[in-house]
Amino acid sequence: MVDKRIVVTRTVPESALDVLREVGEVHVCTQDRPLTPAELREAVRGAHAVVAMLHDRIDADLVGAAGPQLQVVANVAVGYDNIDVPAVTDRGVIVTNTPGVLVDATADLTIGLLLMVTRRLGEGERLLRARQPWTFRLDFMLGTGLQGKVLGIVGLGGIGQAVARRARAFGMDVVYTGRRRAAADVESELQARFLPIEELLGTADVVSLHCPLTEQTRHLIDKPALAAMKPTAYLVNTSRGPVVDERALAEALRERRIAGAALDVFEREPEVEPELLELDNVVVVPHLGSATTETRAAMVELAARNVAAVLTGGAPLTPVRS
Ligand code: 8YV
Repeated sequence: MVDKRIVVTRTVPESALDVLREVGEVHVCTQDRPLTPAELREAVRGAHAVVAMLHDRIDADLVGAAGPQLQVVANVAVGYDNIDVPAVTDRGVIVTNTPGVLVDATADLTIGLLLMVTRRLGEGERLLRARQPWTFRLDFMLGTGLQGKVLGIVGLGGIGQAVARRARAFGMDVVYTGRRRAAADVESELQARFLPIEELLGTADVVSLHCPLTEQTRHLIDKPALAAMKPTAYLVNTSRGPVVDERALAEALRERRIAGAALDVFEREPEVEPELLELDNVVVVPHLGSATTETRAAMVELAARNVAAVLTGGAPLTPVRS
């Protein structure tokens, strides 16, 4: 069956392409950067399915450019803030995402970042790579221990819970906030206590962000929120960059109003606020949350299976509802 056109906006593993080739003719955009809006419009023309990803803006205009035959947009990500879901679904197009399969990879990275920033691992590595002299002293490059400290999770969904589980193994106490309370069994397994955000910010030794980017969460961590955090506290962000006001964060870090930050995501990706790069109490990595070979393959395969289900008249496996 090759009458359906499937557009994949960037290179993906072969295993996923095999799934797609069974249901249509696959066109992979092979550039190593996100398509510009004009290129994306051109690429999707005539598509029945689009496999999209981070930084591909999918809205009513793009659906119009694709044409009325478009049936499904499969986002290779759990987050879908790049998609205007109401506008797309109103036009009869199904949107899917990839929940579940990236939970462990993202939670592992969060803990890695947490350790990096609290134990000053990036700083230590930079020191050695710069061939700086050093010698063992009892007070040399002291970090902060995690045992008995309070982890404040913003968004106790799948990833937030996986981070909480790992943090409990490190001996941390967990508090959380979000739009609603977690189920009682989740709270009890993680011994996690719900707090309103203002209280969480003032209580946590580490604030870790795991909420989606929405109009409600954009700049959730702004100047007043940073001011509400303890001066000894750390911020970890593996959710979406715009949840944090990056300039306000840089200022708070420079003035040591919080102890440090570890960031996987940025407000204006791929740009990083230049001031953050000058500060020693910041760890930055380039959006690596789900970046393991296994996880990326699982994400793309799930997206491909969503496309295959819709194009063969079935129900999508992991639809996003507006
Ligand atoms: C993806 C992510 O790697 O799933 C998400 O929401 O942020 C990452 O896991 C990225 O979005 C690639 O599309």
